[in-house]
Amino acid sequence: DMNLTWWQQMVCYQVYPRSFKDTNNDGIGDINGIIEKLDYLSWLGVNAIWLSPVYVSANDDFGYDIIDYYDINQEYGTLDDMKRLIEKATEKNIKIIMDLVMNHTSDEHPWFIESKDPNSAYRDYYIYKEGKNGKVPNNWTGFFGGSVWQKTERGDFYLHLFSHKQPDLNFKNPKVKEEFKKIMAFWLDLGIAGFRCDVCNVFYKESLENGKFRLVLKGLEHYHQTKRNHEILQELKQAFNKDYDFMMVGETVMINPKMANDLLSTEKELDLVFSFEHMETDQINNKWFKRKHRPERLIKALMKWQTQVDWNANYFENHDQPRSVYRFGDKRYHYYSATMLSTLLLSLRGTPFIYQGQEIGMTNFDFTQMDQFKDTESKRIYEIGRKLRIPKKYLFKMIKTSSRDNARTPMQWDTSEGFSQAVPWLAINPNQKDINVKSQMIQEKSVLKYYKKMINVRKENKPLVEGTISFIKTPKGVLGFERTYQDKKLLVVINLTNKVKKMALHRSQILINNYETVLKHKLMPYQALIIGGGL
Ligand code: TEU
Ligand code: CA
Repeated sequence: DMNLTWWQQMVCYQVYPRSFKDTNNDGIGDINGIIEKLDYLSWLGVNAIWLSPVYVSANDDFGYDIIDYYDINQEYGTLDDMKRLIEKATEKNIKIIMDLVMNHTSDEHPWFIESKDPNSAYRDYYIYKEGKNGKVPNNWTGFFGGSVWQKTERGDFYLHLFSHKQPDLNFKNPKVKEEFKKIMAFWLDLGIAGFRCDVCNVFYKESLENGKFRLVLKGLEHYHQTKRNHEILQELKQAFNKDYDFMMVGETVMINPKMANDLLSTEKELDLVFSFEHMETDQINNKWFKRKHRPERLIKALMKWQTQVDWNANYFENHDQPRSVYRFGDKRYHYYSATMLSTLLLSLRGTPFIYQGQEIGMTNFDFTQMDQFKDTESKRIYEIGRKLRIPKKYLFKMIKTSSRDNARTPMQWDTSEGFSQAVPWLAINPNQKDINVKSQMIQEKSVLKYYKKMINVRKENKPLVEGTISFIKTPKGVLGFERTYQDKKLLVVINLTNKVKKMALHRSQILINNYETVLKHKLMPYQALIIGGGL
């Protein structure tokens, strides 16, 4: 049998610190708020936290634009608070995984400020290029839309795959890689257990020549998963592999199972990768151009990755994605949609990642105007859309549907000021009066209670963690698979549709089900079942 690593056995919870819990009433989440909620996370049953960036940041991209990798954004607290979080979490057997942002820094980082002088030793920390008679050096488009080239006062350009306040680092300069070895050593010495590597397969730009082909808003250019990109990741991982039992989970862009397996092939590069394919089944060629969610498309993508990649990082939400409950479920079936997704996430093969608020079925925010958005990506896309003459009404609807701010509204701890007694940095969802931790703790049946139970079912049943997976024949929109470990076999059957589905079902031991009744030959809308014992 597989002797699993700790990160294969963990149930990981992603905290977006700005929106988790505010303890000094400035309307902004902080590290002391996370410390305060460790008992809650312990009670829920998670044993690792992926912490989105808490470093000193210019807050253009709320932490993903870093000014100092060795210190904490004073809005979130101090380095001592961070050390205390690590200590308290460790006491509760909760590991801390930090966000490692290698592709770029903030344009307010000292390195970048120095690099503006062409003779500076930091000039080659970034990617500068002369334009062609004042025009941008190549046709690349960025992830936030528009050109990746920002003109400087000197008339040349620097590269930024994301916002212009996030200049890309130049990994052709070995000093940059050495800087990240120091950063990793610093945090590993403080006792963190791993890194979530931001956009980890695009940070090495082999050539700056024109792209092969370009999708709107996201060029599939030469910088995807270059050979040197692999080598650098391997070098960083191997630098610490012998001295630390740590893990690296890579956030990957524009990837397929083969590229994922390339990143996972040497055990000294990445341990896990987040893929996007299943999160792109309800869009056309990028997130802003949506198409209707079809359960069978989501099922197809999940089955593809489950059969072609041995150990996935499974997720349906994070700080970049709209909330999943109505995206992959149905507003008329809130409880069943949320608990169906819970069963799916926690019974697939691989490591499950739960995003803050997903465990209580938090929903998108009902934005009504552009000035409510704080996300740089949403603002940039609006600007670009207006330049392209996209009608305001249509443009607003695109952004309202897909804005990352949908996932960043404050955590709903109770009916009123659970997150903060001050006005939150981003408006809290008024439906917190119905959807919140406190009331779901008290209710006999709630999404939160279901998550806690399902996390425990996973822990108590080796097939769900260590078991192999094989898919069975099911009606359209129903996902069915067996998880087998030694002589134990569990059957998981999940109706991802809002229709009743006919399917012969054994009534043998039901381990968990998100409906009160199990119908012999029928699956109710969003009914999810785990059937144990003899099948
Ligand atoms: O996201 C990288 C990335 O691929 C996202 O830009 C994604 O494509 C988009 O948000 C959804 O379409 C990482 C971080 O998760 C994100 O929060 C940062 O803004 C980005 O990198 C830059 O650091
Ligand atoms: Ca605060």
